[in-house]
Amino acid sequence: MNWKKIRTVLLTVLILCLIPATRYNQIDRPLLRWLEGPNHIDPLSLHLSGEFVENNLGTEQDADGSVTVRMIAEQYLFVPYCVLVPAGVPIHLRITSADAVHTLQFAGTNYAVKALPGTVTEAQLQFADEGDYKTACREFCGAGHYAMRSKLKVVARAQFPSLHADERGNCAVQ
Ligand SMILES: [Cu+2]
Repeated sequence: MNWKKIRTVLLTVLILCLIPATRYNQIDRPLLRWLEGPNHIDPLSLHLSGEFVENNLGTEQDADGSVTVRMIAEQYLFVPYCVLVPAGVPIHLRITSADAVHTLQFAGTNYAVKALPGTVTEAQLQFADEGDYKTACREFCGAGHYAMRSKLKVVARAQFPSLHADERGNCAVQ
């Protein structure tokens, strides 16, 4: 095969690759979802359907004794405002953003979790001691950034299962 033929083949392959690239929005949804990966989420419909609807936010007890916490970061608050978790238990945090980039930082710890629009960030946390931890946004996200504060309440492991589901959803109601 001479150089001219190789060039023709390469050009054809390149053009065939360029066609779908220019038709990005016409690629069918399942393929698009596969390309975006399992952690993709539409930031515009968080409140309408899927994992981050309102009654799914907060702390959920898992079968193995650990807990899952789901949160949304948005200008300029974290939802729920107050998160309740048991001490000494693995916490699977799942957080996403409805708008800008935010970072949820737990005061007095090394934990800082970035929340990005369009993707779910997963983080594994654990708190040995009971008490209240102040949480704040550590990523400048706009005019109200400095008021973007919330809290995490760590209760005794034995006390946690007895608490009402509302409190696990948002302990600010107490
Ligand atoms: Cu923020």
